[in-house]
Amino acid sequence: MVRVITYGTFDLFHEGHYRLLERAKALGDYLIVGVTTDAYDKTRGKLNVIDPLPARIENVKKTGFADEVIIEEAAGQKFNDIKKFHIDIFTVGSDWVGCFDYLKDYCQVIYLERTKNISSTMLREQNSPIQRVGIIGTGRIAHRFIPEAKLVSGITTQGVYNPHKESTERFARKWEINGYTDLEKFYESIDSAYIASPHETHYSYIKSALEHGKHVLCEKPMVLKRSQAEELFSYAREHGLVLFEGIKTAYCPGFGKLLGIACSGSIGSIRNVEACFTKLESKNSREMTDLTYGGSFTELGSYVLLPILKLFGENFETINFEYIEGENGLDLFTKASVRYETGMAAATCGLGVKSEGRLLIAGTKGYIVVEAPWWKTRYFEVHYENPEEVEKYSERFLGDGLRYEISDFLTMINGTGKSGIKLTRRESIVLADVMERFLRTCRRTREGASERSSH
Ligand code: C2G
Repeated sequence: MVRVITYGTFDLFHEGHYRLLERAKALGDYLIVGVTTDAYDKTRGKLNVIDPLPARIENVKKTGFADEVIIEEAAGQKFNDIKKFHIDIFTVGSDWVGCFDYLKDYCQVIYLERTKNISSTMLREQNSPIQRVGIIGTGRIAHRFIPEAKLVSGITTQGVYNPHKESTERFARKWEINGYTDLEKFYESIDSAYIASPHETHYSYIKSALEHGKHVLCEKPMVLKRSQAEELFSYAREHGLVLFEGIKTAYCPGFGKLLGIACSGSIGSIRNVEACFTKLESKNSREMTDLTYGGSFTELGSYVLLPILKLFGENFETINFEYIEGENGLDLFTKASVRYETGMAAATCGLGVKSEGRLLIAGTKGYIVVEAPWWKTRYFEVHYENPEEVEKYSERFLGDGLRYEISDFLTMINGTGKSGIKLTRRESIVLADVMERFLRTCRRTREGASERSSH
């Protein structure tokens, strides 16, 4: 008798789960299915699991493929189960390829091809809240999205779009998803879009995705003009669609804790905020060569402006930019000085100059300091006049941290989250406004160019 084992959360039970269990059963004579506990899912960083454990077990049993259901409570249990249940074959979906090779010393390990398409008809019939997301763009950040989205229950990455056939095919093959070079066909297969294309293409992709009735999560900077941000948000609102700007820091738990403490009054009234983020880039990268939209501020400005807007608000009095230009005229190191009625702030970023990436919040009673990478807030300290009085705080920041914004995006779509609580529409509009002012200062935009020629 061939004994097979597989594991999973099996939340919001769908076609992919059914087909996996069906094929797992066909591999042998007796199938054991391990269903993860909520506590284990939490420790392995899976967010947003909706169905309670008994319901998830029930759904597995209902398929009729499982001869026995057990619960999976901890990392390392698989190894013990294989010995305890005399397992011949361990199997799991191909989205885990390589991850369980360490079990090969004890049994056969088979990765079954993941199901690419979750059909909309089935989801509608079940009234299921699973979002089928499609990615626009195949760059670095798009690659990070998929493993992060996998750890958010209720979302399945269904496809990728890029007008360049070769990049699309390569990306789709790597992640076992559908590749599209036809935007209409891409939209037909999805419920929402994650936009990770070059900055200047965001506006038109967001607009077309919204016009096709899709919710949108767009990488920062969402757009580079205030009027575009206003137009897109009002279109989304009128059509009952969610539009989210993805600045991962805004959604991560540590940053939320930091804002809570900064605003609690423990450091008094906030008077100065300094945020710095630098990342040395290769001279040939898009960020260093795109003469219209590249440079340090369009790339990293959203991060360094975020704590300033969060702590001082959107109504600054003045903003001034200073920057050091590279040979091609792009800003290598930029400092935005922002003046408010009650304080001042500096947002510094660099792609060609390295500095200490620190966030410092100074108040009338004390200060908060967060060392790099403060944009992935894991640890911070609160200091007072007495140097011995130091409070230390820490928080989890899992993986690449995109899962937090993905999870919030989903809860907004499903109507279970509070509207824009982590990054408001107004804040996104102001961020676009600052980007627009910066590009005008550098005179890179058409208006800037014509202003320059008229001088
Ligand atoms: N699956 C699939 N196709 C999909 C989605 C999921 O084949 N479109 C497979 C997964 O690869 C996994 C099983 O269905 O084998 C259950 O998926 P999840 O509930 O998402 O569980 P997962 O997080 O993959 O847990 O210890 C837990 C295991 O490591 C797997």
